[in-house]
Amino acid sequence: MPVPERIAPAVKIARSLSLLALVPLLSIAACQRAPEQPADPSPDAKPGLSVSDGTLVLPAVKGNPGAAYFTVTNASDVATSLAGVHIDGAGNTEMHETIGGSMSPVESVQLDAGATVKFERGGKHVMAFELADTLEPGGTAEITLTFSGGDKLSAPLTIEAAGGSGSMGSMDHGEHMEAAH
Ligand SMILES: [Cu+2]
Repeated sequence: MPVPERIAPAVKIARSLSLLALVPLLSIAACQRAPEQPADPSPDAKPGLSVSDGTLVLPAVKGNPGAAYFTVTNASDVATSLAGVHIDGAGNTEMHETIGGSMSPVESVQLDAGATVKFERGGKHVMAFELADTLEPGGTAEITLTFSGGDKLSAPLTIEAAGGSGSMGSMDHGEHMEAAH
């Protein structure tokens, strides 16, 4: 049954109005969403990242590199990666990974959301070169981790003499380095 001509224009106007009404709603939605987007990360932001069990093992022979071990946890829901390491009192550092008895430099270490990664003897570790004489067993040295995106996180490393707990790993490591040199 055809719509009476008197009513048809009113229906058209109503449809136009409903379309127009959607436009401001969409605009509002867009405006409200904008502030939720992540702001520029500040250089020292620590979004759920933490470091524990930090240890710096001094070399048995002065002048050789030491090795740093720690556990890093990404408790956030965003994946990141560890891009660099600095240790106060070390002239230079490198991230290494030991696989099948031989170790190679690692550019970055992936940290998935919720992941915990251990740097430990026989696995991932940080080599610390050109160690200052001020680093002594029983003391502490600050390690600063730099993550992709520029976030930084610092934590203390407990300094141990070579041949302390886990001396096997330290010895293996030292022998490997001497072979490398
Ligand atoms: Cu190494």
